[in-house]
Order: sequence, then structure tokens, then C-alpha cells
Amino acid sequence: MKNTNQTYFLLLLLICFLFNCKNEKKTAPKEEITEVTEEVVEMPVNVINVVTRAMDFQSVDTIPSGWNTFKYENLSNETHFFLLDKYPEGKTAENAITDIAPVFEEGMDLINEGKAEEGFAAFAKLPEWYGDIVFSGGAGLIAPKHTAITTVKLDPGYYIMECYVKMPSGKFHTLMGMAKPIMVTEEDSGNTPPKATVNITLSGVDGITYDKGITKGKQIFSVFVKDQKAHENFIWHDLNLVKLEDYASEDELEAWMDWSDPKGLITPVPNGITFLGGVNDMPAGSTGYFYADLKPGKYAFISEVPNTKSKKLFKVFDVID
Ligand SMILES: [Cu+2]
Repeated sequence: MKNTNQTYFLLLLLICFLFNCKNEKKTAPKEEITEVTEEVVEMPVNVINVVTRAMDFQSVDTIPSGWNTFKYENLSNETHFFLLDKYPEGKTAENAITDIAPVFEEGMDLINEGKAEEGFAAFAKLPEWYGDIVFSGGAGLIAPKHTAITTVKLDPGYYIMECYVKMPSGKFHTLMGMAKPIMVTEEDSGNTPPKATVNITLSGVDGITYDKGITKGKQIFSVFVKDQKAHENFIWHDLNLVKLEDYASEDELEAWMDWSDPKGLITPVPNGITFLGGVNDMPAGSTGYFYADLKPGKYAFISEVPNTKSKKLFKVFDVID
């Protein structure tokens, strides 16, 4: 009968397939397997999930210290990032609300009213302990409906996870709910950092440099912070990956990257710009990592500080097919 023959043939095929698979595993030389895995960028499995649906950070409250990889899913309709602020002993989210937020609000309101000088002067009211906050990395700017994967090393302590991108009204997301306390415990995660495919050096003196041409496909970028400083807007330099459409304006992007500009860091982002993550502010000497899957096209690395072009903190590059 035709049907029986067909079944028999399929069964034979299945047995052959299973046998072959088994056989291959047994006889494949070890070197060959190692060679294959070296070519492939493996995605991390042990991750801390962070999700934004509106003006929120949904994640666990307590994480181990040491190397941690964050998978930040931005399901909202706005561009966000997250920065991990390590607070000095005894200071908490309550102090952020009472001592810091009002100062930023007052300063920003004055800048928005066109009173830039008075606005900047208002920041003198920041408490002394503000200078003791250690910005400890996090995900760079990430577009709506995109996911950023970032690996950083954290010391034990009390942190605030924050995003200070601004609403169209000029209000910081930090004041809209994007500030979440995270406890980093003494217990070490036991994780090791990933192996980078491209090594970036970030410096306030030499700008952004990297060790090889950037090719399409999955990449793991390491970001070494050679030196660090507060720029004109009090912010340290970080590293963001951006996809630029042909019609995107580099000048508009440069201006947008300064929160102290009345139009800066306000969503929506300039036309033709898609943020793809990166590594947020970290102290000098630190290294962070981020993952990206690149398609051919025009991209840039840029810091979230003013005057990036002249500081060499805005590097445009092509990913060729
Ligand atoms: Cu935000």
C-alpha cells in the first residue's frame, strides 16, 4: 500500500537523521566546535530584565554586585535610557525628591523661560552630597520598541535607576516616575564580562576611538572610560549608538544631546534618528559593554554632552555590506 510505504520511508529517514546527529556529536573534533563558537556572538543568558511600558522601570529591587547584564526592553512610545546613580551612605530616594529634584526643576524652568544664566546659577543650590553620587553606568538611549543589552560592574550599595529624558513639556522623566531604588548586595553575581568584538575608548581629551572597522551583524562593544569629567551641563561623557537615516541632521542630533538646551533631550527625537543603546556615565577606569545587531548603513557614536563635534565625542561611521 502506498501509505504504508510512505510511512516506512519517513521512519527510515527519521532513524537515519537521528543516527547521523548522534554520530556527528560523537566524532566531531573538539577544535572544530571551538572554532565555530568563536565566530558567533552569543547573547547573554543570565540577565536582569528591565521593562518600561510608560514612565516606569519594572525590574527586581535587589541584585548581586559584580558583573551584571541588563536587558532593557523599551515597550513605550518614547526614547529612554537608564543610569545607575550610586548614592552616598545614608542618602535615599527621599533625599532625591526633597533635595535634588526641586533644584533641577527650578533651574530647568528658568532655562526654558530663556533665563539661562539664572537657571545655571540655581544649580548652586544642589546639596554637597550631590557631588558624592557615583554614576555607575547603565543603558544608553534606546528608541521606542527597542531593546538595549548592557553589561556593567557594580559595587554593593544603594542606587537610583533613573531616566532624565524630558517630556514635550520640558519635564524630566525622573519626576514622572522614572526613578527606582535598586539595592546591590555584597553577594557577587559570579558573572564574568563578555568578550568584545570591538573595543571603544571614551575620553574627554581624545574623544571616541575604537580599534577596528565596524562590520554588520551581531557585535559586542566594550567601552573603556579613559578619563571622566563634568561637562558644561554637569554631565559626564557616556557612549550612545545611533542609526542615522540619509535625511537625518547631524547638527540637530548634536544639539539634542544636551539636556540643558531648552529643546535638548525632549522627545520626540530629531527626524531620522534611532537610538540603539550604549553605555551610560561611568567613572574613569571603568569598562562597560553593550550588544548591537548592525545592518548596513550610517551610524554614529555620540556622548550625551554639549559640543560633541569639537570634543571628538561624535563619530559618524558606515557599516558596509
Ligand atoms: Cu525616560
